[in-house]
Amino acid sequence: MPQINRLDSRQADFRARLDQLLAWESVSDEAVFTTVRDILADVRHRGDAAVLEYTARFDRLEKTAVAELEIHRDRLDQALTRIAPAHRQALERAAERVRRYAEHQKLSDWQYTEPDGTVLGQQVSPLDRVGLYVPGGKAAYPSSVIMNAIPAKVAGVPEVIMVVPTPDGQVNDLVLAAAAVAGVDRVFAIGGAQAVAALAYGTGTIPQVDKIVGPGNIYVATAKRMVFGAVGIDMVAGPSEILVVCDGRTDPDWIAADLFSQAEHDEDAQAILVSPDADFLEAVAVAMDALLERMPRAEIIRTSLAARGALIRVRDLDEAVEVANHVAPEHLELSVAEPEAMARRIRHAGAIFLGRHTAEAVGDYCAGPNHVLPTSRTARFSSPLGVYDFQKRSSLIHCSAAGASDLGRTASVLARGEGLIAHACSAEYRIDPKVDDR
Ligand code: HSO
Ligand code: ZN
Repeated sequence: MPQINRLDSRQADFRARLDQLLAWESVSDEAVFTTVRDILADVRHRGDAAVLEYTARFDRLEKTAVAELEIHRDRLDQALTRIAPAHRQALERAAERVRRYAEHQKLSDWQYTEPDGTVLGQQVSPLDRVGLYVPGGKAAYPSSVIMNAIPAKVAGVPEVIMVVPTPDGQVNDLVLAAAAVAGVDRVFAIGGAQAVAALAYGTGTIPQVDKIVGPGNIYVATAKRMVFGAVGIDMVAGPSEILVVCDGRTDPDWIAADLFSQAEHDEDAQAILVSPDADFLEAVAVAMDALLERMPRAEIIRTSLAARGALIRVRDLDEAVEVANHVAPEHLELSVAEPEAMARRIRHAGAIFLGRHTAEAVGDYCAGPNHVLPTSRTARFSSPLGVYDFQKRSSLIHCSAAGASDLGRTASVLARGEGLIAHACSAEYRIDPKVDDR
């Protein structure tokens, strides 16, 4: 039987044990911080020359100009024809579905007119330029290229610039093909903190962007945190999580696989099953045991389950809802008879998967909603990545003469109260003395 934590809500120390399992501190390593700070400063000051040096040092890629690191459109299209047709079709289908869902998220302009003719509103604009970080090596997920790039393009961002490290010049065809399908505009074969710096500050060759999104290792995450302010960033994601609530009537094999699907991401991932049915919890444990043998990533799964996984027995499904809201998981599966009614009581979750037939894994690839979701309980206050993350709002104020006069009186009082006399004058000049005070 794989080792996994077992909790019961009847235990006096239940909440304390649960909180202990949930606790997650993203490592903030002093050495990493110093290294990243130096790389950022170096790229900021020396631009292309620094990018070339770091790429030679870390990726063993010797070039004489950063322009040689650009992967042009024809190479993306070649990748698209090189991959298996089934892969291409799946990427295209996923992209189409993610695009259709994203279309629903667009923010829109609105305005209304006050009785005095003053018009107030909101005007929405896309960001000008976005950088998308794609990790190299084992964490290079083509699905993440789609999930990050498509909402930006749907928002109307004219230029999406992707960076991806290619150690020893090794490129991942699926990642390049995904970039082509998602409509990425330019790709550079650079990575690490130097790529984040290049995007944040711009170099002779790499254009400066307004926001950087996408997952990365500890160096990339630290770099993103440090350039925040100069540019926008998306969330800094923690390890993947899944919480399954089950009434005990779903095939235990299905649930075991659902738990593994997030546990296999990495050793720090978290998979939790909550059920009022003690026999069912045991049946899932048995199913996990059998399934584990078939998993190429069994070691990662085993480590993650032992460290942060849990089988939680609750008194009833009401209590399961309470636990789910407390955990605020990235992914929440409601494998119960009446999932809609239960979903209405969920306040905190990145994505909710309703019913026995909805595997979280389809959400990772092709259901339509984004797979970039709030982790580590941040679903209490944040939302999935979406089109709105690539749009900004400007307020619109257009005073009529009557509105200027009327509002001028109120502004003047408040300005004098704050001791800001220029403000007061500016408002008062527009007051029409012939119009009565309110
Ligand atoms: N589950 C991950 C996304 C992903 N899964 C990519 C497979 N590939 C986000 O939590
Ligand atoms: Zn996943």
